Amino acid sequence: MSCVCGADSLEIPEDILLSIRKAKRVSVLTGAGISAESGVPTFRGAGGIWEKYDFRKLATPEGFRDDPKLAWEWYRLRQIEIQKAKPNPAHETIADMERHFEHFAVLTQNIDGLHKRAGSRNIVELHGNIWRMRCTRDGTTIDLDSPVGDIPPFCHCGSILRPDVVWFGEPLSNEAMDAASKAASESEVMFVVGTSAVVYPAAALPILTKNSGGLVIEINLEETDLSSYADLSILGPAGEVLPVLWRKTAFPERFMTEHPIIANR
Ligand code: BV8
Repeated sequence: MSCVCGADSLEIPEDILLSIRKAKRVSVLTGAGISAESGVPTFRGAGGIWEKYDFRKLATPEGFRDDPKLAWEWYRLRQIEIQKAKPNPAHETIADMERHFEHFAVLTQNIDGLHKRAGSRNIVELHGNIWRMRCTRDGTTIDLDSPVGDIPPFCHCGSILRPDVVWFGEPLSNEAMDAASKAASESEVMFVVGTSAVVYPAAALPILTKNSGGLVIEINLEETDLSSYADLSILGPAGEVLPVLWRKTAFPERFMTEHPIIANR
């Protein structure tokens, strides 16, 4: 079921509202779209990164092996953009939701660290983190608090350092996959926010929720392969839709007073 709607005309079916309210285990899968309103470019869709850059050169182990300097220049460019970005109301709402539910997990494909900066705690970074580097020889990790300086950076052991992210053709860490699969299969409700749902295995996580009898609620700017599969697909910007959805769900009385027109119906 889907609705093409902005935040102000958001109608959530009563049965779905009730299911969210009584849920004890909830997760949210996020993609690049949730950070778009923070000014962080997405990969696909209008103006996406992959329209301008060749992912084979920048987001594969082969590309890094052939030209680590080029790959690092791209990651440093993204670090500079992400450093300027701030969590938006969608990130903040997810952090608020975590405080409300007994069990809550943020399963993110994003490497920008914005969920943690918004206050989320139980975060599974499926594709790593742009503020961490990894030694290509022994896997030692080094945290960064600002964009990388020399390119390419070298480990004290003399080996080259790479971004500690998951590239195409690389497996996700067992730890991340185990945690994400457990959370997805145990979720009574999974929100899927700002992902084109084309990159696997992350895109398979909502299917785990559905197959375990959970509800899947999608919030995205445009339809995706998941939209027809979701119990509810809401088309609109996450930074506007998610806060309204959450107010309607968790604080219906407050929502009604905040929207007297609706309250006086
Ligand atoms: C794996 C790096 C197996 C970090 C990324 C051939 C060989 C090997 C593997 C494959 C293959 N063919 C297919 C595969 C599998 C492959 C895959 O799925 N490919 C796809 C493209 C078909 N997957 C992999 O390779 C994965 N590994 O399978 O390993 C294996 C097992 C054992 C041993 C060896 C190998 C690894 C996948 C991870 C790749 N890394 N990035 C980085 O630099 O960021 S992928 C990249 O895409 C990012 O991580 C990103 O998060 C991810 C998914 O994209 P989205 O987050 O969904 O972003 P996107 O731009 O696509 O969509 C944004 C959406 O938001 C849009 O719909 C837009 O409309 C919407 N939106 C925009 N604004 C808003 C909004 N919505 C709401 N509000 C808004 N304001």
